[in-house]
Amino acid sequence: MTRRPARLIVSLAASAALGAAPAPSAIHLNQLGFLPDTAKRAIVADRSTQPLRWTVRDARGATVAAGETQVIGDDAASGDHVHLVDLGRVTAPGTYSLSVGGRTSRPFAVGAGLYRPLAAAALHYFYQTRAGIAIEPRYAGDPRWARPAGHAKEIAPCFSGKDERGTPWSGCDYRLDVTGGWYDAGDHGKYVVNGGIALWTLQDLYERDARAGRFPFADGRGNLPESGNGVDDLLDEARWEMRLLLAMQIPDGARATVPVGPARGAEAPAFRTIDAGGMAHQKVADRRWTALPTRPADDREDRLLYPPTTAATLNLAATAAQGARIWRTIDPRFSATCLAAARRAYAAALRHPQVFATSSFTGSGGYGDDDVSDEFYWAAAELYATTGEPEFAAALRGSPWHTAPVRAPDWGHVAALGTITLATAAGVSASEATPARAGLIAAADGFLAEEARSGYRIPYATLDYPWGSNAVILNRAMILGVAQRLTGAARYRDGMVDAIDYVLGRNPLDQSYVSGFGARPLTNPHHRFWAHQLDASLPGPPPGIVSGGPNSTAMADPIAAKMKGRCAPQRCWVDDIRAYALNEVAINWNAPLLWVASALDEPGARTTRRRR
Ligand code: 9MR
Ligand code: 9MR
Repeated sequence: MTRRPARLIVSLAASAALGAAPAPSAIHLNQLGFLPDTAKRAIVADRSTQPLRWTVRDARGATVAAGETQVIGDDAASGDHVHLVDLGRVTAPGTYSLSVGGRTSRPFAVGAGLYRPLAAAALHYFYQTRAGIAIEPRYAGDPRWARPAGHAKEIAPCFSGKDERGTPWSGCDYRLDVTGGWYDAGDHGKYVVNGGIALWTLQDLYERDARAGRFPFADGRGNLPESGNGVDDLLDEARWEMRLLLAMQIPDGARATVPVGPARGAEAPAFRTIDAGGMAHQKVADRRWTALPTRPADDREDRLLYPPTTAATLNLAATAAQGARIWRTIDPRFSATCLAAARRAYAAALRHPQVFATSSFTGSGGYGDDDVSDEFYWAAAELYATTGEPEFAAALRGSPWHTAPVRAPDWGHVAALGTITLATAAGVSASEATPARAGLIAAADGFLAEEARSGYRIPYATLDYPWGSNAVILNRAMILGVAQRLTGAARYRDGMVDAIDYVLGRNPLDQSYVSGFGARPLTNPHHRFWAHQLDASLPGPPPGIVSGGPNSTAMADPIAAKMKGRCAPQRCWVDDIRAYALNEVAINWNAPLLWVASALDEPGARTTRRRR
């Protein structure tokens, strides 16, 4: 039992590695297949303006369902003229194929438990992206993903000297031991902003499952070095990052000279020397960009702490407060450490509410955000859910986010994380939980309404695909999953399926954006170690990792730049390691993949009763 998920991972990955991917099909559906009891839809790109006959055959060739397509028509997001096939009647487990308009699909599966291997692999990504520890063959899923520890003893000083704009920074008189945590993405930066949302999502998944008495990643199932320590493997993985965020907190009494207030155009605001104790550094990262490929252990750049920010401080406050309630009975000492850090961080953010990232350093990403009202709300919500103290309730109620419409979260928009906590955490008063639930359900209804305006029938009807669009869709799916839990209504689960169907192949490129899963999986992400495309001695990605996906709005890399203005939004993507604006992988993107895959693996979720 213990090693079962790992073996599954290996066999799936091996099958993906056999030979080249098949040519794209015009029949687009989830390449993993379908659960027996949810919506099952295929999209066919076909110019016909008349409905087309379709047939589904089982493995022996017998027709099990037939009908006519629904003509959706021209779709600007894909550039396709599309038809919808509703396969909802096919519920018996098995292998099928769909024929429509003279074409036949690749075989697809209907079965329960389809999402279990994906959820296990999506969690395992976080192990694979760990810093400060060797990735060992016995845990890696396959020896080719093993590697020596990267940044094994990371005791970093603060950046000092001039940044890219020539602005001088004075540094600090301490070093912090920030060994560990997760690398963010294809780069080796470790960012508190972004680490925060990823960590929150893992911790939230644990809380969600624990409330249902479900422990899919119970100790031993995650194939981690910590497996066997008596702690749930999902929590072991989360703690790996929690410890980094705790380590990024500035010691009491330390001072920092930082810009205070919003930027004035391109210019940084005036610098002031502040009492920075309790704040968190924005990131620890390389002084200069390293080349691709670079194995983590081969990075020779200076590793530096970059200036503290209010946003990073609140990411720490929120996730440590959330962690404190999760660990309360499992590891009371760690829980107390988390809570003390959260309180200290929140107090520091209140003292210094306007210290923003300048995004003026090379060598790592910016994650700059000048509006931290949502981070304040999120932190207050977590602290309130954990302590019930009136100060935090008052802060919540005074926030514009308390009554604002819920939008799906991303690293720079975190209010929904607080709202989900208020809606679902045990012990939150009804006066807070009830409106939070209503807000999330309204947001979920809005996402479902967008499906009718989307040619591929996904809960996202934009024509402006942002950097990391797949995660936008998966975070919307997470809100749909929350709504499904709150109401028991099947339509929200079906909406989650529509979202993940898109990510796993129901898209104009006929692409599974996830490595190791589906007939046409992601193979060449922008990554410094999984860089097989550049160096045949390096591996491709382990399974279960999602590409950022189509990006029609910030086509910053050289490959994307050439496609600019020439692709329909959902087609602005290519499976190329050089395309960092389109095809990077990242912790904040894999986290909702994990959350959604795990939620779809819940047995009997359709009949979940309304929670009170
Ligand atoms: O490799 C970097 C990737 O991880 C980041 O997401 C991206 C955006 O910040 O930047 C990439 O690095 C490129 C840098 O921005 C510009 N010079 C080339 C770098 C390597 O492709
Ligand atoms: O996800 C980030 C995206 O929203 C930004 O538009 C983009 C450019 O600033 O940066 C993305 O984050 C990258 C980070 O800066 C560095 N590590 C890789 C992240 C994913 O590409």
